[in-house]
Amino acid sequence: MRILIVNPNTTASMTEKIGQAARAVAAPGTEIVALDPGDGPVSIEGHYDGAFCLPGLLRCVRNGESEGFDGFVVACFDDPGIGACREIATGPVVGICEAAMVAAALVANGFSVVTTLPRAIPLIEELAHRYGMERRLRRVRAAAIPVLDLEEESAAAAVKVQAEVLRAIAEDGAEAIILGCAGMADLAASLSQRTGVPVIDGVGAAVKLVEALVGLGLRTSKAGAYAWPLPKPFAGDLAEDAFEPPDQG
Ligand code: 5HY
Repeated sequence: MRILIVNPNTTASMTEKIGQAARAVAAPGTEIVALDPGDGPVSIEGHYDGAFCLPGLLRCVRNGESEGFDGFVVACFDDPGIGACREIATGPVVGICEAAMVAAALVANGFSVVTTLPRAIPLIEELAHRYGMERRLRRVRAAAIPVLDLEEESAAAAVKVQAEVLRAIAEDGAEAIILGCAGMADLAASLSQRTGVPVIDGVGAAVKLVEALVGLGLRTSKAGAYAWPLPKPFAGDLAEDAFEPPDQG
């Protein structure tokens, strides 16, 4: 099977890191393609960035659908545009936040999330509510680091993430920890080892969920909320983004 992973920000080093984390857990025979739109914010830190990453993200998924990918991963912890992506895809579309919360809820009674900046906390709390995970969520914490500090050579950001993870275990009663940024994908294994509790990377969780769904022969339902967009002209610079449903033949 072929899985397309889209990093909705435009930082190539993070796209590379996301691809490595995905290939590290992918089953033999699963081809992983990781890319970013090339247009849009270098990192997503809040609603405005989250809004402007969408056209690029949707173009990547649309191209991937026409290239016949079996499934898609949206590799940004704010799960931007998941509903819109599902409307234009036939294969499963999984966001790394939802994937990580589903995985955590299967291995622990309660979990905490450690993300980057404090402004991301209410966004993630909203997602937990949307996914019906608010009863399992102990707390969303921030390591107070900009997303792109995770791309720096120095380990300063990783040290801050670890410190917040240890605080979450000690103070929240968290039985599992979710790393709340795709840029933290390479920290999960060592943090799990050091802390002795499951530390979950959403990129890996999403890849395994897409593999499972495709393996079950499950595809995105076109019976309602994720039906193809209705064809209509788009005006101005976005005219090219007007959607033509595939020929149903
Ligand atoms: C992410 N931002 O996973 C989110 C994390 C965050 O560019 N990739 C980003 O802090 O919101």
